Amino acid sequence: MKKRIILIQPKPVNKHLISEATGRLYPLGLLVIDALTPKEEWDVEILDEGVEPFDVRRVNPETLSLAGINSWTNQAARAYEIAGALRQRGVPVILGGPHPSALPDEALRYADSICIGEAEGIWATILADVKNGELKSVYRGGMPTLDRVPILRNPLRDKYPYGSIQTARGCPYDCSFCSVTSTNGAVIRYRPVADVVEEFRNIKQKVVFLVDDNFIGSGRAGRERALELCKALADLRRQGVRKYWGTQATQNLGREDEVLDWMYKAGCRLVLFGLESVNSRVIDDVNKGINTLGDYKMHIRNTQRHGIAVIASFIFGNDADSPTVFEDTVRFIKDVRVATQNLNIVCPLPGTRLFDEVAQSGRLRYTNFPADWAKYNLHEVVLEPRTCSALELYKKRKWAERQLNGRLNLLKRTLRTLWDTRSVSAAAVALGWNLQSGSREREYQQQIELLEKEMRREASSLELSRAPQSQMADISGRRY
Ligand code: B12
Ligand code: SF4
Repeated sequence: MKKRIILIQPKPVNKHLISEATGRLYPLGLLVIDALTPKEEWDVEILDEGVEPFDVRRVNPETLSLAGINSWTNQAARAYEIAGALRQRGVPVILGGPHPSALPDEALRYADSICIGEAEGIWATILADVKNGELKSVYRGGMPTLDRVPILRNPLRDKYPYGSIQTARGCPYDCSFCSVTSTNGAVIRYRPVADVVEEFRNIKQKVVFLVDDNFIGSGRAGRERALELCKALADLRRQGVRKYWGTQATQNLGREDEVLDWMYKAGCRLVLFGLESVNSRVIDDVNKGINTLGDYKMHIRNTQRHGIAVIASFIFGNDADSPTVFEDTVRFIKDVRVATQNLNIVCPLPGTRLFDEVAQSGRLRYTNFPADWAKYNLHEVVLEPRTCSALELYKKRKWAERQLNGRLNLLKRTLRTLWDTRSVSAAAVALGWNLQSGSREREYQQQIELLEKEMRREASSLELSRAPQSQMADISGRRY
């Protein structure tokens, strides 16, 4: 009889809207593991909490040989909760993904087994061990060559409005706040172009997110690879596979006319540039030397001229932020006329240099782990900022979003994107992205109330510590 496996993508406990986007894209990591599993021997069920909640009562432990759970940091508490419920019913649990890979000791406290790194090179061993009843506590997947990534057949197509595909892993730039270099390596590994083309053909959705972290890669090799891939995808388009896609890249892509030209021909209509800051001290401080501030505007405009809309992504709350960072960023965004922006709050994720620095200097605001990992989502203020209070940071970020969002702005920006790119499809894809981001008004208010409550608590404990000795005795009920 076949053995059964369930693969689970947990949903973070808090309700930040970006998390809702999770349910719009399928969990690629779990699809890869599913495709690596021989179906003659195993039945696999994928459960994505972004789409439907997990209910442990629905699980029949007798027929289940293993539960595999993917976890990012902000999902860790939920991942551990699910793991606990399953283990109580006697189901062996293995955890994998970015968070267990960064903090294996913590993850191992909540599971029977963990996988550090990528699954392609180790999954067959894990399955063999499960069959023999010899599941080990730690597996190391490492960073295999990407010809081992299976070609997905898009089995979950009906549940998701957008498709997604990964064509490369790794990044050499090692920015201090980013976990990609430590998780996926400093050397970029590429999937064979033929595999990417076949998987792209299999995707049924019309709009696809190409999830690579930096589409232009680095140096000449990166440029040549981007060209080769785009030419192959343009060829596919000529054969009638007409999809639109978006991706992420460093802003130097904006000077690569030939690559941009082929990206457009291949169906690319949206690119997210990680600009991070309009302040050069911040760029130096976070080690993102590839970002040449003086070229931002030119690179954005050039990308738009090639028919591709631009999303600009920024981080607020950096140690080197200037006092006017919010006003400067809003002015810059209005000036360069990007289709939309991500205004993130700096977040030390485990496995990054930023995390180590902030933790060592005692500036983490929430350390009740694993519950507090849910706050590590780039929306909440989890470190003590150096340049202002946590509350100020949050309020000013809200102010910046207000200056840029709203229905009228949305209309204006869609028309401008149409004008700047001369592409109806680019304007439509950008509008889709904007609509999905929605308004975070309620969530902002909750967060502000929470921060204000914290400040009041801090102020009263400060009062207490300043209170005369006799008063201290009264309050604590003890004599000093
Ligand atoms: C696409 C994406 C999204 C999509 C999610 C779509 C979806 N449903 O999956 C969206 C836009 C919604 C999103 C949102 C966020 N994201 Co995101 N996202 C990505 C991105 C670019 C690609 C993910 C992906 O598909 N990878 C491809 C698959 C094949 O790789 P994988 O999932 O890592 O799986 C492999 C291994 O990890 C391992 N593995 C994974 N699970 C398991 C389980 C088992 C049992 C085993 C054995 C192995 C194993 O094997 C797999 C195959 O090799 C990654 C960056 C990256 N390079 O991965 C960031 C990334 C995952 N995101 C990140 C973050 C921080 C977020 C947000 C918090 C940020 C924000 N506020 O916008 C939110 C959180 C949303 C949420 N729901 O929790 C971080 C997470 C880091 C961390 N330590 O947690 C990453 C790594 C980016 C980064 N630079 O740091 N994201
Ligand atoms: S360039 Fe982008 S993907 Fe690469 S390390 Fe920096 S932030 Fe991460």
